[in-house]
Amino acid sequence: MFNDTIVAISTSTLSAAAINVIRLSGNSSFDVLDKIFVSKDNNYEGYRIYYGFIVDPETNEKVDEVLVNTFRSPKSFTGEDMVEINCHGGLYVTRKILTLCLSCGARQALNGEFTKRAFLNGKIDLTQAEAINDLIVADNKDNAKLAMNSLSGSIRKLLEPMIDAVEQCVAHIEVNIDYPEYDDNGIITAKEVKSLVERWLKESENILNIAESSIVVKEGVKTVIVGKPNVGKSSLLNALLDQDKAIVSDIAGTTRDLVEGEVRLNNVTLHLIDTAGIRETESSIEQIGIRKSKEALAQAQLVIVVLDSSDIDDEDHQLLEETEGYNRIVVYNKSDIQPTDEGITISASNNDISQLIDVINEMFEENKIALTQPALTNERQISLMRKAKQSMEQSLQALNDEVPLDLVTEDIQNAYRYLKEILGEYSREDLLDGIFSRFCVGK
Ligand SMILES: Nc1nc2c(ncn2[C@@H]2O[C@H](COP(=O)(O)OP(=O)(O)OP(=O)(O)O)[C@@H](O)[C@H]2O)c(=O)[nH]1
Ligand SMILES: [Mg+2]
Repeated sequence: MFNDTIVAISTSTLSAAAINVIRLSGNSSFDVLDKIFVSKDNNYEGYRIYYGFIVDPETNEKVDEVLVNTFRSPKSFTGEDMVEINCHGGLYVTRKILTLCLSCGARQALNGEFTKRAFLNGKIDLTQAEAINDLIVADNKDNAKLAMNSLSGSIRKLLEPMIDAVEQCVAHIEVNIDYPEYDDNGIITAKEVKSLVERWLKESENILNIAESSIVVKEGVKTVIVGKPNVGKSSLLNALLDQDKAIVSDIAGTTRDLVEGEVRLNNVTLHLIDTAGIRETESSIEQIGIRKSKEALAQAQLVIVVLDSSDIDDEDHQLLEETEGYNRIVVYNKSDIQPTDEGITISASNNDISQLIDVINEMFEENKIALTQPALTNERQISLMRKAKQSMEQSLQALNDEVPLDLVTEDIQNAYRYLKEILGEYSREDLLDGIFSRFCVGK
């Protein structure tokens, strides 16, 4: 528990709204409230709503008519005494109430400090804390679902059986070593440990595979549109975005800068980048554009190679060769001029791109698995899971090399530590600051 009481406006302060919420958490929440709130009943219990007025204690002037929600420790979001003042949503009134709370003993909360307290007071684990922020920033159904799954504790449920098993295994080995005479549990053999480690390795692999899908669902896919000049790349970008974003013209070399946009398809979000047509050219500006195209290509997670089906030549073949190693879709554009049965045909300038959209949706369909199963949802969690897996691999190697069990446990203990760290049990203070500083104030 913390000694100071924090306060923040939890709703948006960008513009006036119907209602705003000012939130207090800490030992003196109710003392602060008492100084500025006049109500028929000031015997505040938890889980109640009190009607009354915020009054400036210096001037005795009424500031607003409000409803106050009360929560008593430990039954609150943060685990501390909490008060939520629902005031009218004018910016002046809201800020005035905040100021009154500050002058009556509360301190302005830092970003994410309410959630950090909830975590440090043991109300939620670190994956749930991260999920709160994910839910706040989620801008589509899938992201919200992913966040909601983690918020309801799915990652703990996913990891806990393995954490328990790893812990038991380590304990068993240690009891055998420290108290060889104490054999109620029997002696665990290297062979038994090996089969356990092999099972955890399989589970870890599975967890990491699903995590990759969840990252695709959450972050989207960096998609680069390439092709020689004039094939219709910018027309395709515009058709995908359903917006006139990039300049289209019949002059080869129209696009020089990268043009970006984002589109949400059924199964995936694409971060699209339209590039300068790749060709040999004397123009120094166009050369810069082409260099940018190639840089974008190098970072692409998906490449759409556009061909003009009425004009395919060596330049196209060269680009097809260059992009062979990529996760790539080749489309034949201008199918209205030159119909072809080959490959994926589109007519970008006529907004006829359904074949391409179907292929992309199919390509990412299995990523939806992350929405129906518990999944790790960010790089922090995934990199710890990878480290846990690495430690398991090292312990398996040691077992294969017939290293004695008392040494093998070191690797297994490392795996245990990494798994626990995903849930924030073992975390360091600076790591926490990094995570919570990305939150908004009042959360
Ligand atoms: N008939 C037909 N014309 C198209 C189609 N798509 C694009 N075009 C035309 O092809 C020309 C080039 O289109 P852009 O979209 O600017 O091509 P680009 O690949 O971005 O060209 P650069 O930026 O110069 O590399 C324009 O005149 C478009 O109207 C199509 O599906 N059918
Ligand atoms: Mg273009």
